[in-house]
Amino acid sequence: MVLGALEKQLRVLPLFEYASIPTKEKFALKAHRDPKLQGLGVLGRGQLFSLFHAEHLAEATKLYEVLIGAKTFEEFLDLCHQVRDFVNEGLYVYAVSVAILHRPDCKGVSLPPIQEIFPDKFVTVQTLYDAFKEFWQNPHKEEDVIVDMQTTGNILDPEYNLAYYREDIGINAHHWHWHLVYPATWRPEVIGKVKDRKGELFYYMHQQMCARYDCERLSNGMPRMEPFHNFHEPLEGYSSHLSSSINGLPYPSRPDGMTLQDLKEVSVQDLERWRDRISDAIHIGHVEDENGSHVPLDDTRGIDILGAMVEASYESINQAFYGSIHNWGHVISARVLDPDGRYHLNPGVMSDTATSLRDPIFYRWHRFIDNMFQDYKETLPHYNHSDLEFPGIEITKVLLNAEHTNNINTFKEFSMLDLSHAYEFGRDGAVKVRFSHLNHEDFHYKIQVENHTSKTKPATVRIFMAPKYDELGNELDTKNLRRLMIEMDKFHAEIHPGHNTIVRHSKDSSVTISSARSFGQLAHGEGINEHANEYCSCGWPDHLLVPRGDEKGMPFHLFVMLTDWLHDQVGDHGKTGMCTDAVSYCGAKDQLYPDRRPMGFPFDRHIELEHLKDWVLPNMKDTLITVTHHEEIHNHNH
Ligand code: CUO
Repeated sequence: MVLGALEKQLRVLPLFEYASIPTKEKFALKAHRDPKLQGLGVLGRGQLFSLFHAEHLAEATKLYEVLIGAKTFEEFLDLCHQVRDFVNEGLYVYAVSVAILHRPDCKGVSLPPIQEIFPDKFVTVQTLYDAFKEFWQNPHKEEDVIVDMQTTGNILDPEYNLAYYREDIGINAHHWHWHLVYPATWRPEVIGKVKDRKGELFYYMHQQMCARYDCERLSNGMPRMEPFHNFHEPLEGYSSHLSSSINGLPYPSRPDGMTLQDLKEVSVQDLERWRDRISDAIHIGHVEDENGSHVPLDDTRGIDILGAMVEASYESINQAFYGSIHNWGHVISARVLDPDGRYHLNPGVMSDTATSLRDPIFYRWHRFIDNMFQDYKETLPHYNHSDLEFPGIEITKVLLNAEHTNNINTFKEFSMLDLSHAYEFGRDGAVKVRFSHLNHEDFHYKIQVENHTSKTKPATVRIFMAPKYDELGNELDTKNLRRLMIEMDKFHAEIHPGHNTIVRHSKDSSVTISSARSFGQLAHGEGINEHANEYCSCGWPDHLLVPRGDEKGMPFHLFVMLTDWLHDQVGDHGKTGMCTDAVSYCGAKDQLYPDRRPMGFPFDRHIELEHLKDWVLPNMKDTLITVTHHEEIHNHNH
């Protein structure tokens, strides 16, 4: 029998329901276990799974490889049922998710949102308690119970000003999904699918998260962050108010002033050694593989090699020597409160991709990581005219159309998160959390282009934004500006001889995904079909496409550039195939990255001139816009 996508979707959803509790299925019995599952179950249940931890990830890899290797959809489901109750809860959800994203027979099947599978990783524990209290007290089982999200602090901690951003549900879900699509241990020769430019994408996606975070800081009148490069420096405090539903223990709160401590798996000195070796390699211009051969860090493959090495991933060169600095940094910073495990504490939020973005140290750690990549980029020559120009093509005017021209309004808005698929409430009505998040009005770009040639020219349109002023009110020079440039969109357009007007809507951005479908919507089969090619759960949330801005109208550069698509194009530019909704940060699934240029081009390299206006060519346009924040909350519920 051939199952359709809808039927598969309905059979996959229960795999993720009530994931924190055992199912007591007959499969849990050892006697029923497939021999392929031998050796699994090492990480105990009730432990917090971390895909930054080499041993956890090794076990998860073993499981997802078995699940991807299952011959039929039925066998795959059967194996999932068998492992569900004996492997670790978080490891199970991770491995099953990776398998669904990569099994050809799961084409068209969507993953339910991680925030509905493990709401305890997204919703403060006092909010969950409020929900339980409300539900016990409400005898009308058909009614929805709705509680408001409780916050995690106040502005006595200045960093709390950014909590709305760090603790945003969509941003954390994006990060979880990104690491599902790009597992550090991906073995192309085993699974038969290459992850093109995976190391470079690791660098670029995280570079963009840092840039976006700094745009957000400047929007809030906060200075840009300091990189965490001195591993003995005290950490700032953070309290997530999260508590794990698989073991009841909180994610520990970190008071101000703690420092990194050695773990039995890795020491602070290991991190320092790896940092220095990588830094040496960057400045010498090559890395040394296991046999002592030199692998050049040239301008075509250098960033991809470095990205893999720094993460580290399966593709890392000479991991024995260059180590795994980024991953262990996550683990070590999550365990400062109980480094040797004597108190049986949970690790902090830094060790889980679904929670790490909440902690201010995440961004400082990644700013340090990004600075290593930027050190490398500084060794490359700056782009010259022939790299940047597009002969015959001139952008004459760029307008941003919204309520007011060249201004984007941002505001707060309420959304709901349904808890009913994670906890069994035994009622018809749902139990929901109401939370506020940043959002922006819809807008579109209107780009006027002259084609001075007599031929139609296919073009790549590249759109970026960056703040005009730094934290002190000084105009940012190109050296600083390029680090803050956030990609807004990238798309293909045909430029006919003469005058052209390109109109592009913010909703179509190549950075964002169309809004995620909830567990309930998927259970009703909404939008499920084999040929669905828009939704793959990876992508920046649309509500955070635009930085907050400020109440006065914060000035931003809106930078638009057209390049020659015939030169940029790779494959079919991601126009066919699955999951091409959010290619900028997530790539096109199972295909080559659909842009030949280095990621972040043209801002990935040093710019030789101090002022952006002196550097722009006719195929570029720098327009001043403002982003105005309105404090009132819009009520737009679903
Ligand atoms: Cu995504 Cu450090 O890799 O968080």
